[in-house]
Amino acid sequence: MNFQGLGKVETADKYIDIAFARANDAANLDREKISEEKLSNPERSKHIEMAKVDAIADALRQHLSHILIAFPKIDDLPEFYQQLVKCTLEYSDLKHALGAVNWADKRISDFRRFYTDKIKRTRDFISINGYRKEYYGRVSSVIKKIKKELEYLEKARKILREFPQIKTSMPTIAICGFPNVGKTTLLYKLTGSKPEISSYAFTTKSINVAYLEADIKFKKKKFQLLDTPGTLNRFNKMNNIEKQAFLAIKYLANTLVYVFDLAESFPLEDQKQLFFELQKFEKPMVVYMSKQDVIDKPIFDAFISDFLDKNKIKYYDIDALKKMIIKSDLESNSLEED
Ligand SMILES: Nc1nc2c(ncn2[C@@H]2O[C@H](COP(=O)(O)OP(=O)(O)O)[C@@H](O)[C@H]2O)c(=O)[nH]1
Ligand SMILES: [Mg+2]
Repeated sequence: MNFQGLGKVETADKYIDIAFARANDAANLDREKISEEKLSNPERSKHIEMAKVDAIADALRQHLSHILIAFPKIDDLPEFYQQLVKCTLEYSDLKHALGAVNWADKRISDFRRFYTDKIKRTRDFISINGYRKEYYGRVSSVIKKIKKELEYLEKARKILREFPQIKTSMPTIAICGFPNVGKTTLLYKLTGSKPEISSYAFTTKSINVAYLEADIKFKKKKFQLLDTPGTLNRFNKMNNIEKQAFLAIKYLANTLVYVFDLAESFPLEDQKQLFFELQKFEKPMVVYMSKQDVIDKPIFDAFISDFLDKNKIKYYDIDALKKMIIKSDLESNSLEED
């Protein structure tokens, strides 16, 4: 899913300016085109004014329909993105704004038909101009009526653009744990030297995403790995990235990898508590022990016997993790790639 391609939503005044400039261009073109033809003055004027009416309607409808096509239909989005929309945007405002754009698009189409018809039926020069002016006025007023909605859509676009690009129908593994325990490092160790990383890699602007490819039964299969920061505060206390991480764990992850760091970037008791919190998602969860190169062996052994063994938790090294990821796919073949 990708919202990066959403084009800028301009202001009402800008759209009106664009449309009227197009009308002038169209009129000039039309003047040239019909200069050779033997038309009476009113016929000539009619021709040119109708070219303006069309140009304005075309320009505005092109922009409005682009907005309607480009913005996601919230109800059709995968659950993860629906939830993300609902916690970062005012869902009803977004629906209302898109409805208003749709309304404006239809009004402009109606006005074009109405005034083209009027101009066609008139022979009198003054009426032709009068209808065109009336059309200009009504079209401008329609666009001005959706001024607030256009502003809202531009605001919404900027928020949508910050959404992480995550595939919603690929086997997905979420790497969880406290900050600095080594989640991102593990992500890179697992996915090799050339992972497809989102543009925000190594920053905290978004969830890091990388892919692991494996040959399974002579077919290439891709797995998605997410580096999901956050310590699972209450949802409304989370910052935006933590919310994204929470929703990704809840709606996208098939398996969780929990990273324990005995070098204690964070107190071990807190790390244990988060581990138990994550168990509440009721997803398969395995443990990875980071920073083993700097941990004294007795401390490591004690943790294994006092905590992991006691709770019947197995820990995995990199190779075992890779195998587990690939094996998890063999066991659940219901997931298809995007
Ligand atoms: N010695 C050692 N340092 C590690 C290891 N994994 C991570 N680190 C370091 O721990 C710090 C935090 O790692 P990072 O992957 O950014 O943690 P994250 O915040 O959980 O994503 C960095 O300075 C890493 O270089 C490891 O296995 N051994
Ligand atoms: Mg990180």
